Amino acid sequence: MSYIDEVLQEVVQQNPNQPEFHQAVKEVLESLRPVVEKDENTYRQAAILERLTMPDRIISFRVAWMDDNGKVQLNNGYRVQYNNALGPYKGGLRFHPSVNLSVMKFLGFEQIFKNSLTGQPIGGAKGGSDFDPKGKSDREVMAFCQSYMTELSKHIGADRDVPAGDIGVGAREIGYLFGQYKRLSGVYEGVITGKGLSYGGSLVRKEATGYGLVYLTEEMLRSNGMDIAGKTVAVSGSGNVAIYAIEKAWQLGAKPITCSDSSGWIYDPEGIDVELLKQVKEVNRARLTAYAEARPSAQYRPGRGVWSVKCDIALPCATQNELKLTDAQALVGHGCIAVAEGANMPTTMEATTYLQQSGVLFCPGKAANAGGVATSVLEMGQNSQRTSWTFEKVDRKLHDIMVNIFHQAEEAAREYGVPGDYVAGANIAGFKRVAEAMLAQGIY
Ligand code: NDP
Ligand code: 2IT
Repeated sequence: MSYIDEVLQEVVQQNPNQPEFHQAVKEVLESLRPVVEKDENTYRQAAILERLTMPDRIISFRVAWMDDNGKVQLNNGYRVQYNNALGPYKGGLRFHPSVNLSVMKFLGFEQIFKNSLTGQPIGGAKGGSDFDPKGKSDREVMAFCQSYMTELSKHIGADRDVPAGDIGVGAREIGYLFGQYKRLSGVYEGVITGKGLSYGGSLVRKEATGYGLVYLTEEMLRSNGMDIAGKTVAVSGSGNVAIYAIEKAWQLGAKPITCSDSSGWIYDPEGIDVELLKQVKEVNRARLTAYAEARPSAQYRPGRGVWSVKCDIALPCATQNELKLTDAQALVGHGCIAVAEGANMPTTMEATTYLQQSGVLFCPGKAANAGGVATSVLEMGQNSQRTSWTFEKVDRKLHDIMVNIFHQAEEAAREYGVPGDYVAGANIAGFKRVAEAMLAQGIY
């Protein structure tokens, strides 16, 4: 049996009931065949794939906090420190009821390759909790964040592990988490990114994932002889990534026509009103029904359905496995030319294969959504230098990083005989840098 097949089998056997984790590992390892098979002995001897798929450590803990009725509530807290061959552990925190070890491990594993692709000195990690910030008061969210950080603070630090936001963790949560870290450690350091601008945050970090996604999409189209201007764009989600993808799509002359949340979705043939969307989601923390009530051109439908709309470009920006085979078939049927993943692993394996075989340009999340973490590293740099850069300077760096990531994936795909397969290209380019650093650093 080939080394890759052996490791795949072991991962499934040793990590039962972790379907998201299996999916992420399978997608990466399958596409590494041309690299690994070239030098199978070296990788096998050094157990590189076993070490890459097994996290350095998994921190799992109880988070107790008191709700507004004086009742003590419990949640599961996690931090998966996956691999630090390239630099301190880096990756977001997700607060959502669906969080479990499978989700944490898939996200942490993906983060290794994403962070490597940025070319910056960061390892991969992910953390979070099954706590649901939705419907909680600010005080309850603060109580939870303080309790979660009380445990997490023992394991992080500006040169050790630097968390950030993800689903359910935005500016409010980052503020409470940072405040508690500072209180416990007595150290004012860049231990978390996505901070508010008044206390060490970077301009453009809030916008970075969405903007970066659209910069990369623009470059992918350009490289294939097309232009983003004039294209219609279907976006899913209405959180941090979706909002700023919609904003940048408008700025580059495209027309975003959909968005969604976990209750329903919006089709707005006149294009999504991004200022209204920000008001509804960022300020009022309301549902999309409030957007539809305020916008006569918008149609609200409950449930899912974003991918049934005719569009040129699809940007899934909500959550994992939200774009399924039937959605891919609908997109292809309507003439969609490109899909780029703003979320992590939003497209199922079957849907990805179908899109690629149908000639749709497809860019995986670990390349397309890397602008968030890349700008987090720019925030870390500014914190270390005790300085802050202008919006234009950070935005230019973000743009250049995204263009570079696309060309790395494109080049690696070409070099290894699968031109246009940006999934394989991103995995190969990300893997090569990590594997080289691991081999150089000896057995650990
Ligand atoms: P937010 O919490 O800001 O927004 C998440 C959005 O997705 C909301 O509209 C939410 O709807 C929707 N959503 C979440 N879970 C589900 C679900 N199970 N079913 C349907 N809709 C759902 O998160 P972000 O925008 O930060 O993250 C979105 C995606 O982007 C995630 O996959 C994340 O890992 C990825 N990502 C984020 C980065 C960042 O910098 N923030 C960087 C790179 C990737 P509702 O409000 O109803 O729950
Ligand atoms: O999935 C991701 O890349 C993030 N949630 C951002 C991580 C970060 O450290 O900025």
